[in-house]
Amino acid sequence: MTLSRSAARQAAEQYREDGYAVVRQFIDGDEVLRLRAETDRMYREGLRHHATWRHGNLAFEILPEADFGQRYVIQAYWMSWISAYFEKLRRSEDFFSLLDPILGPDIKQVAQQIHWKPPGAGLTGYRFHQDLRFRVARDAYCDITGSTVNTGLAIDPSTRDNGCLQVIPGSHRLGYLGLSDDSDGGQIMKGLTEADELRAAGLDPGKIVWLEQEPGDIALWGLLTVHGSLPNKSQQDRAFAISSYVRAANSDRGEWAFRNGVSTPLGAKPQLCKYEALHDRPEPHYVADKWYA
Ligand SMILES: O=C(O)CCC(=O)C(=O)O
Ligand SMILES: [Fe+2]
Repeated sequence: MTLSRSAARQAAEQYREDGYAVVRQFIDGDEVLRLRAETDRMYREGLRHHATWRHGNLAFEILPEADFGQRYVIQAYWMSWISAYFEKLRRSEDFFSLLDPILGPDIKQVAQQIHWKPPGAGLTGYRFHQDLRFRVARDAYCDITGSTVNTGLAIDPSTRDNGCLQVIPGSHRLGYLGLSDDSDGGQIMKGLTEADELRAAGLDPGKIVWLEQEPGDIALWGLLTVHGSLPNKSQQDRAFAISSYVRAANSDRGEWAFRNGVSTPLGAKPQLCKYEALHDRPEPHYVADKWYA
């Protein structure tokens, strides 16, 4: 499918109004098969590492066999550096059609991730939170919440059983609420959000929308949209591709995606995105941070 102007405009309107939107079959047919095959290749690439590994912005988050009985890959970051497929996808025509009505024609990307929820891995839930918590370098942006949109493309079917995204409509109007900032040392992948925690922040748990997605469906949400997802309780993995885009004029961070509407490839060297230590340790290395302990 090529995303129509009216479908993109409608998604942008719903996004502004409710703080989220879904576009069904954003990619479809053989394109979904290619996406799934390349995602499997990224998983196998991640499995080569015994622990969490980084090289510039490229990274794999690993749950090691020593602690989990088996090695699991739960996240990849900036796959573009090793995947021509993901490098083209992030700045495809369809993405431009989707983003232009929200951000305009000059767009940088500050996050590119795959999240897996391998059956049996256990720690695959994300407590309710607002993504603004992950934008540490606030000085690097102007009007950060008005200039950013996040996208989540389903690679596997994303269902209630395997931990699909959950959002709270209208929560983007409430400001920053600090959800999950103090629980378990601020680790959003440890523990679950209690309904009372949402109520205490002025949110109604009864308003939660479960965003089930077929492969190729894409969701949009903002930095203030309250969202989370449960751990996978099924036998079906949930691979999900997340990208975060910003209006370039309002951001010192990120890799160019579109310059005046023109698709722009990565340069020779990685740019500062969300990873603050990028320039301190540019060489490939393992990270011994047992956040899950
Ligand atoms: O993968 C998911 O279900 C949600 C992830 C998320 O919200 C995040 O990483 O900020
Ligand atoms: Fe999030």
